[in-house]
Amino acid sequence: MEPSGKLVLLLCCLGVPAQLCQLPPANSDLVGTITQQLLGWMARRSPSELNPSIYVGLRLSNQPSRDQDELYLNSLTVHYQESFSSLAPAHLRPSMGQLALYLLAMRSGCKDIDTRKGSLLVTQLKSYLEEEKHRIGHEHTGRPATNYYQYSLSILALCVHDKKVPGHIVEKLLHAAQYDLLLQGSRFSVDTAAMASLALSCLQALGLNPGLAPWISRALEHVRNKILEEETPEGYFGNIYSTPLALQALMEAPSPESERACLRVGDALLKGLQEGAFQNPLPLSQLLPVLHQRTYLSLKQLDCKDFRGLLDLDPIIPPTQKPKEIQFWLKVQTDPLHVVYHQQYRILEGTTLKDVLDKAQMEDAFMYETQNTLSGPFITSVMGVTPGEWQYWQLLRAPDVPLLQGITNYQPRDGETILLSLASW
Ligand code: B12
Repeated sequence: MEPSGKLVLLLCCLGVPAQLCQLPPANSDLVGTITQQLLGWMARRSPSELNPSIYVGLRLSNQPSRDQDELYLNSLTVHYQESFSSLAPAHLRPSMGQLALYLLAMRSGCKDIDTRKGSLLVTQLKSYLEEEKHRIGHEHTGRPATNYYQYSLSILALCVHDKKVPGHIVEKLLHAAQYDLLLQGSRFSVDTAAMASLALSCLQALGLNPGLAPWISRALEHVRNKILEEETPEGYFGNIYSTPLALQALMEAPSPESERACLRVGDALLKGLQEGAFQNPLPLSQLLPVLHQRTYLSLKQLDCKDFRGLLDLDPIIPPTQKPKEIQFWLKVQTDPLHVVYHQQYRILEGTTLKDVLDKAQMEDAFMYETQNTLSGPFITSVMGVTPGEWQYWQLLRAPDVPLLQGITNYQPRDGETILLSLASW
């Protein structure tokens, strides 16, 4: 047996949880910079920009300062409690996953949810889960109206608050995990699997579903192996943006096999971070806890007195270079035989896809609409075409490479064609 294997065995026998998924240490300036980036996002407080995920990510690194914290948590609380009051229109209510994130934010801010208003929100989340369970159906032939990512996130939120999750709800997730239904389209979704794994690890630790314990262990092992199989040649689990959650999952469900993979992937992740790959606050908020060797489950033992606030850091001023002009093509197709828009654009390098789409909408025949989400604007219709059930407007680099960023973050490159294509998921 290798020495590391012996150590693990020894720690296990002593009842000490062995750290089998550790990352290479991150440069503290880098961590400071992304913390500042997230704090900047937290300063935006209009209801459409409130984002419980940012708050959770920051609290898991003992940020923000107590004053900023009170203000933000109050804004979140007002928004979520008003949205679920009997006077608010049902169609404007946050989704199941957003409510779950809000409950995680309450835990991050050490707020009691066993109040009358808090209990109503817990009941609401449970009833969302019940509805989703019915959609999946007795024979598991259906699927949730949201997705298994949000189903898992909701179980996780209840569990982190020590709320028992009914066995029949957990069983649906166990089935999906064991029979590889944690998909996005026909592909395995590392983000979804990681969220499912975190939820199951939490249930395992809480021990409130003893009848399901052997199933939970088996599903956890299965999902962990699937995540490990998704390691790419570049050194990510799935892609760079699913890697933070995958690492959180592996930290909570460790195995000797994950030890080296975590170090390899951690290296690649830090390199990507240094190169500026993380522009969107959502993946950044899932990454920050990992850099502090924490996960969403760490919320269970969060130190409620520790609000350090940010150390003074010198702002990083990126070098300025005069951007050059580039050209690219924007193409829209409802299927490969029906191209409904095709136009060349000359833009300055570094312009975001959203800026180009806005310009095209103002000056040309292009039309599109978006819906605001925690990840930013999600395209909901293009050229007047709204996707049907289980369809969406997919962003591709022609002919068939899916973009890893949405329209606010992606910057078209010289000579490429960006394709908006109606796709199923
Ligand atoms: C499920 C999912 C989808 C589903 C969403 C439909 C649905 N009803 O569930 C589908 C398959 C349609 C989808 C599409 C896309 N997705 Co997606 N998606 C996810 C996933 C796994 C969970 C989202 C979720 O439910 N969040 C929880 C709830 C509480 O938050 P929410 O804000 O209310 O959720 C909504 C948004 O997340 C939105 N959404 C989903 N994906 C994306 C991507 C972008 C850029 C935006 C702005 C919104 C958005 O759909 C959710 C449901 O309404 C996340 C994983 C993650 N780590 O977040 C990836 C994720 C957010 N998606 C991602 C990407 C890249 C995309 C696409 C751009 C892919 C593409 N090349 O076309 C498109 C978006 C195109 C568009 N029309 O604007 C990336 C974003 C990375 C980044 N840099 O920020 C993630 C992190 C996955 C990854 N690891 O690559 N996605």
